[in-house]
Amino acid sequence: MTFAAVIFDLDGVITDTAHLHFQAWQATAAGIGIAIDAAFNAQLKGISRMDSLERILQHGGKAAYYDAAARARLAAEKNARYVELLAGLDRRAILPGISELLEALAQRGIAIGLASVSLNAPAILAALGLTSRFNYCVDASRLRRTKPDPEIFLTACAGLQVAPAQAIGIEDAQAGIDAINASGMCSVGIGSGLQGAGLVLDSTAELNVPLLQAFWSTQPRAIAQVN
Ligand code: B16
Ligand code: MG
Repeated sequence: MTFAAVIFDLDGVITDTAHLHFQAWQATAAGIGIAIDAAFNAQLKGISRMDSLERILQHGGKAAYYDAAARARLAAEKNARYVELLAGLDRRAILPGISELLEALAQRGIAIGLASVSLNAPAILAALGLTSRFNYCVDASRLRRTKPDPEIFLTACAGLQVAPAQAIGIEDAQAGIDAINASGMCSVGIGSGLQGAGLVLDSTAELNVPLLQAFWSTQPRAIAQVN
């Protein structure tokens, strides 16, 4: 018995736009007198837009001065900058090994899902030419709770009509790994410093179906299903 679905995070797994988020947040934060650097930006990986803004305001000691309307304006300003920076995105921005993995999963009839908290996910997938590769994409605007809550991965499983115990999730952020684990799926982490992932790889270039199958066969849940 093998896994029935693979559910991907977008930013940091399918493509990497962290530097574009950084440029957009840095300019927006500078406009209100808050300086952020690349090390601070690393903490925003996998964190939703409004939660990222909250962290930036806290970092600058200004959270008390911005009400909901002012925050919405800042978030819109940041997103306008980010969307402008996304204009150059195309297939060349797909991370190594991902196109081949999506093709191999589709050939084997393994369902493919997307669990990104980005409200720009549909536009990013379209720019990468990958929209049709995904059997189900979670609509982040409909979520009540963000990662590390498992809601996004449970929603993806429901959309693909697979049980979480039959699915693998792939993430580059700690909040995402925690969300996958809390959902009852098996977790694969990309990058360094991730705690609690079932398997951690340095790069997406290492991902392929035989590797995922070998990982799956080591999971207690998969063995229990065979028995
Ligand atoms: P948006 P993921 C996340 O994408 C990014 O990692 C995170 O930095 C960003 O703040 C978040 O999307 C929201 O993005 O402003 O476009 O809605 O990793 O969940 O694919
Ligand atoms: Mg990510």
